[in-house]
Amino acid sequence: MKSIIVGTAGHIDHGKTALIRALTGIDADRLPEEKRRGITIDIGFADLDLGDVRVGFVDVPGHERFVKNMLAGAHGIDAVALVIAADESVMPQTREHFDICRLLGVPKGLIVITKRDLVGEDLLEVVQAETQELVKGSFLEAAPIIAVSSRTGEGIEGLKQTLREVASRVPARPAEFVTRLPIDRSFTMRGFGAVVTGTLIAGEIGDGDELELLPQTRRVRVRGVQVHGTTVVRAVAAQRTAINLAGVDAADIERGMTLAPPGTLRPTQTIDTSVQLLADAPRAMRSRQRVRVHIGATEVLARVRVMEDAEQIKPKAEGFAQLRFEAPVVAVLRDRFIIRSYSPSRTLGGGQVLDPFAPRHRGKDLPAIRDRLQVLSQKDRANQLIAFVAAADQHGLSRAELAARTGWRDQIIDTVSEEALASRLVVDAAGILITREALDKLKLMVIEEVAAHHRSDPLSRGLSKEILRERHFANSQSEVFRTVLAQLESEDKLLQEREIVRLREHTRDLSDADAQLRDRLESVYRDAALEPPTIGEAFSHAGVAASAQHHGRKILQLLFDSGALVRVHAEMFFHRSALDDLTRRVREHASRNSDRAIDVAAFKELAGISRKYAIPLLEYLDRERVTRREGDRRIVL
Ligand SMILES: Nc1nc2c(ncn2[C@@H]2O[C@H](COP(=O)(O)OP(=O)(O)OP(=O)(O)O)[C@@H](O)[C@H]2O)c(=O)[nH]1
Ligand SMILES: [Mg+2]
Repeated sequence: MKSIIVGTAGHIDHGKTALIRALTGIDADRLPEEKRRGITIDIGFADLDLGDVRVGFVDVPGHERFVKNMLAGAHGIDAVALVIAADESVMPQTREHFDICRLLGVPKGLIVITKRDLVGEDLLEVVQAETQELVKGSFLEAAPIIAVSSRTGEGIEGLKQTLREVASRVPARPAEFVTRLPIDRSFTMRGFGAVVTGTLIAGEIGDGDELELLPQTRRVRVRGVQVHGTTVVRAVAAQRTAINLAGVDAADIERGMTLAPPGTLRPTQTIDTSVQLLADAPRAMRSRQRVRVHIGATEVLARVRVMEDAEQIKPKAEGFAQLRFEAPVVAVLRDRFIIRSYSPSRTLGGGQVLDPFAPRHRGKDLPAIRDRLQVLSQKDRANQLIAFVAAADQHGLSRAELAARTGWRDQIIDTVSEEALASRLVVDAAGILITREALDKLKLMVIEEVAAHHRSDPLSRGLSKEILRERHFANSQSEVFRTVLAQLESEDKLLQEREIVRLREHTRDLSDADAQLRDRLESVYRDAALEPPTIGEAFSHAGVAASAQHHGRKILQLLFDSGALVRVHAEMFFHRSALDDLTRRVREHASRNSDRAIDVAAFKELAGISRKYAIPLLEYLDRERVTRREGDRRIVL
């Protein structure tokens, strides 16, 4: 059966709660104080089975002071029932609630003129005319207007029929978004533990599901799901949902927190938005202004930075603004929100989220940022994805990072990614999407860096990958780094050799003198065999002057690079031929013993060396897996 959520809206005392009771038999005012004062303070709930559709009602308070609570219920509704009392007609909160619904993008609605029993035909016509005037040009312009009396019951059956018609025109919630439940209540139920309620705005929640409580990113498990007071296996989008949670105390949960699948949505504190100011906002919205932002079921304070000329958005105008929240929130692309003034609280306007993870912008970047936000505010998803990837620049975006920005399910991200890749504006770097432009810049930079390294240090084999990564890829994900090197290599521009990269054409042109020095150093080590000299001794044997030690080390490095010399321990180097010979003798020795063992004494004798060399050499053989240490002897493998 189709489910829809209908929210009430309207001025205090206009009969919203009485209307819900006349329709459903349920009193949505549940707090003792509400019953005593005869007004609604916080949102209340009821439901109505209309045969082919189930309506979940969210009843909101009309009192000016409780607009904050009204907002916790008004997000995520499919249709509004704008309630106007026949004896009072349009009043301030009629307008404010109507504005809020407009700004939140509530798709459908109907208008109910209540207290029909209190007025005559003439007055009713006046109220109808004023109502039509109010909604002219809005989403409610063509909405049905029904006059009822909750006292006598007049019009209530007709209203049910109208609700059914409205429900049939409410589109099903798209299955494209990640599951999300903004929490509007939490309490402890004896014997059950923590229970939260909210309007499931997307996806499904089933018994046993693992979820994450945001913005804390705390894991919880679903221990039971109810919809309209009945236990169900799973709740689906557009249902009022109560969830019994394991792994958390109700006291740690507040209105405004969000439940989502683990690792999908992420908290943020700075977002770029487009904001529309109400025509009757008292003044323009300006940079540095402190405002209240209502998003999902939460209210959070924020500083505004207007990204338009003169840093202001005038009443009735629209513009881009960055919101810097004083606490983390959960928001994705196209989420709607309401902005109210800090004090006194009154509704200034509303807007939609464009970039949920925005950096602070420099003034000179604003024209480019506005262009990007313009793209995000339009509906083309491939272009939106490209805009997000462009904003991430050299960092690139993973699929998870895209989900946190858009709330799109994996399948949608895959389809949209393919479309974006086909545009050739973005490329896939081992699973990370990055713009071709950013990747090309990185590639060019790497070539320039490596070339510069070869110029400044012609004797070096190449540039260390680690240095390259630290200096130039600090802002890039590792996949991007790997892709840059791999692409340059496959384009024949770069060679990767273990821990270094070098240009393919780089050869170390040695002067004759250096080549001779290299050969002399090599002979010193070859001749020393298993009793190699210290560096100082090697240099003096090879005729390296004390003032040329630095140069000598570079030449020595060539011997390491070519594999002629091997570093066995700190500054103890052996010629490769001596080590190969030793390995052969050790193996021969082992083949003569049935247990394949050799102890230190036997090893010293075999190699004809002192302990000073024996221990480092044995450790080297262990590392090379020629031997394996076993107590104080070695087993030859
Ligand atoms: N005569 C008459 N009285 C009504 C009708 N509907 C509501 N009332 C009365 O109007 C008063 C206010 O009704 P509520 O339903 O509490 O109004 P509300 O819009 O929910 O008020 P808040 O939630 O505080 O904004 C109550 O005393 C109701 O009995 C109606 O159709 N006819
Ligand atoms: Mg009420």
